[in-house]
This record gives sequence, structure tokens and C-alpha cells, in this order.
Amino acid sequence: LAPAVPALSRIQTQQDQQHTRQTLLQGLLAPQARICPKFLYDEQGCALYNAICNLAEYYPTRTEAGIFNRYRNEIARKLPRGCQWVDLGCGDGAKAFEWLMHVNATRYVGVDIASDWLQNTLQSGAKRFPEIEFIGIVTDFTKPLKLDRVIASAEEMTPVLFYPGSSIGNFEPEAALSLLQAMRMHLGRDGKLLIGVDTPKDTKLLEAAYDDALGVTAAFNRNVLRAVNRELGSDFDPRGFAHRAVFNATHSRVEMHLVSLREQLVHLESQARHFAVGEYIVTEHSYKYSTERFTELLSLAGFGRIDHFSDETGGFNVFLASP
Ligand code: AVJ
Repeated sequence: LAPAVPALSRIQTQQDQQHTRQTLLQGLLAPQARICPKFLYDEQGCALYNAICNLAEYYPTRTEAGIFNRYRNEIARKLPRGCQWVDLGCGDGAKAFEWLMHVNATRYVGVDIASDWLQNTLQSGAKRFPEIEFIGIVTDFTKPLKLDRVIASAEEMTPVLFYPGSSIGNFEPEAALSLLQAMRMHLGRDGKLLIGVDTPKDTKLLEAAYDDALGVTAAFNRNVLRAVNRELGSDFDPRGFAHRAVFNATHSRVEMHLVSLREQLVHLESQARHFAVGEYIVTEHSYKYSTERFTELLSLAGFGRIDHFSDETGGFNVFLASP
């Protein structure tokens, strides 16, 4: 029996695209230049990110997998049977696929901005789990409202929202709160949120995780300039910028920068941006939350029941939250 071809839909209107470009342009022209981290994940960027996850220095993926493996049964017992498993930022789906059998999932909903990857993920998932319905949605959820279109009604099928990898850390805290609130609203009575969150730790460890010896993260960061060139038709030269990762303890976040190595002028649509030597673009904030701070954020977002699971060193947390 051949598995059904998974349905893939895009919730990106022309207006969204316009707005995305406008925001990108605005960020690049601002006194402190910035690029939204979602542009890191074009096809090349996804491949580099997957390579990052296997680096010795990048502990989050490994540590989270350890927690999932260790507590799989305990967590699965607390999850609803026959759920729709909503995989937010699914990538290759590998993390989610480990769960589907344990919860008797009825439907898998893959959500990602990288459409090429999503199609492959759905196809391999449908092959591996022929009894589960696979659907995919190409979108980013920088706007919480988009979740409306992503999650089928909770009355119809109880949702498990799966948001691993500490991707929540890419949002500014206020935006993270609104996103968690939006998630909470979509859970109905019995839905659950399973989310991985990185913790603050020794600066050296944090900075090494975001500036590895092989330069994979540097390539990942500089690749964003190519994605921007494609989006805006601009003329960034990736060789003109150096990767830098710093832990900002005041804000409890790792910052990725692209530092201009020379004085240069970059053309952006009909405008141009001048960069002095040492001037930089912020490409990513990766917020780190202590157990207490993230528990507080979840309760502010309206979650009533919050469990968490950690590794021995407290280097990473997995939260299971219910309305
Ligand atoms: C995918 C957002 C969780 O912030 O650790 C990895 C992205 N950036 N190395 C992170 C990332 C640099 C990653 N997230």
C-alpha cells in the first residue's frame, strides 16, 4: 500500500511577503543593523544548522535528546493518546518521529519556513508511519496569530505542541510570552505543550557552542547574507563580514553578530547602507532561561500545570505544560 502524498500548504500571502521584505530592509537600515534569524534557514542554512547539531561544542541538541530518551515513557504517559502532533519548526522531523508511536498519534502537522525540507520530511514520515496522516504548513510563526491556521480545532483532535531545541530563545522575551499565550489558547482542555529550553551557564561553554572550532556556525551566520541578497537583490559580500558570538549576561542571551571587516557600501533595493570597519549586524539572539524564569513565563502565559525534566548538570530543560 503506497502512503498518501502528504498535503503541503503555504500560509504566506503576497502581503506577508511584502511585509517580510519591508521589515528586513528596515532592520538593515536601522542605526543598529539587524536581520531576523528566520533568514538563517534557507536550504543551505538548514544543512549547516544540522551540521551544527552534531558539533562537539553545540551541547543543546545532544543534551535535549538525552532528556527525551531518559524520560520518554514518563512524558508519554502524560500526553493525550490519538493526538495531532504539531511539530513547530520541524526540520527533518527526526526529534518528533521518536514520539509518534509512544502517543499513538493520529496526525502529524509539520510546520517550517524551509519548504524544500518540509516536503522531504513529510514524505519520509508518511513512509515510516503509514497509519498516521501527514500534513505540512510552510510558514513562520513570528506572528502568533498564524497558529490559528496551523492547529486544527482542539475539539476535533487534541493537540500536542512540540517545540524542541530552545528555538523559543530566538524570540525577544515579550514576543516569546505572546507566542506561549497563543499556544496556550490553542490547546483546548486536554492539549499539551512539550518545549525544550536552554539554560544560562558558563560564558566559555556558551560562546564555544556558538563559535565552534571548525567554523560551521561562522558559515551558518555568514550564509544569511546570501539569503538576504536573494530576498532583496542586495550585494552583500559574505567575505566582508566576520562571525562573532558573545554572551550578554545582562540579558541572558547569546548574540550572533556579523562584523564588517572593511569600510563598505551595500546596495539595498533603491537604497544603500554604509558599514564602517567594526560596525556589525545582529543576526540572532538566543535567550537562555533558568528553570525559575521559564516556569514564570509559562505561568504568565496562562499555563496551570508545569512539569520539567533536566539533565544531571541542569544544562537544559524540557517543560511539559498544560492549561
Ligand atoms: C535553532 C534557534 C535553537 O539558538 O541555539 C545554533 C540556532 N544559532 N547556532 C540556537 C543556532 C547558532 C539555535 N536555535
